[in-house]
Amino acid sequence: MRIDVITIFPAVFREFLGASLIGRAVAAGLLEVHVHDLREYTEDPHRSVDDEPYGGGGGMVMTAPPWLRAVRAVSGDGPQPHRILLSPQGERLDDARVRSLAGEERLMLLCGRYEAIDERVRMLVVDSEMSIGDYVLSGGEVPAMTVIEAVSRHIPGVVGRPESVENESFRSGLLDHPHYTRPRTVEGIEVPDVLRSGDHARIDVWRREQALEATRRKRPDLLAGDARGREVAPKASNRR
Ligand code: 4GX
Repeated sequence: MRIDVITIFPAVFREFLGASLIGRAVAAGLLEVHVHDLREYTEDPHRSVDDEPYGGGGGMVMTAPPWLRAVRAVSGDGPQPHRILLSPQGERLDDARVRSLAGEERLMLLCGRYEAIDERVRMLVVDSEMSIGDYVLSGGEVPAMTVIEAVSRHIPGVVGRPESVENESFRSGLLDHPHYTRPRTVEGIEVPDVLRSGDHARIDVWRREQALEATRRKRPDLLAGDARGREVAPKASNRR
């Protein structure tokens, strides 16, 4: 997969892209990420990317022309990327959306700053608008890194053990079960006996019960109405 990022802060992506899982995916040629400076697509001596809003009011608005030039230049004339604007007005990112984005050949992530972006950018060069949650950040850079990291995990070969991706939370529609490693005792708290029993059928049952209990306690919204009481079923819409 190829991902292009457009931002006025390209430097904030450097360390992120070189580190850990993403760094290895890039080095292995499974993932290609290109970061572009929006200011390179301005045409005035001050390289400005914002202006006052028509209609007045506080805050600055990102102007359309640099965005239109940048998106079109970076898209090129090959297969067109799926172009995503990160913004609090977007559709909420979740596991289903991440998996579907991972199936794209090319993604383009548009990182805005300031209070807003000229509406003509959305109208002319954006395919979807996505939010990582209902809170306001200062820019789309952290949301873009969130998309890159979440999507990368679903590119075949990026995560060494495919079970790590398939067994984790959300795949089952349930939260993860508790995990333990050495030492056996930590400040008087023992590892549950069942995990040291070697009985894998019992361990599976225990993990499933624990996952369901954790989901009931912390995220009852993930469960179908009847499972919030006693039954054992994630919402059909959460199961994949
Ligand atoms: N999930 N922000 C984007 C600037 C902006 C405003 C409007 C485009 C249109 C956010 C979020 C988020 C703050 C990033 C405003 N860009 N993005 N920025 N939550 O809060 O994605």
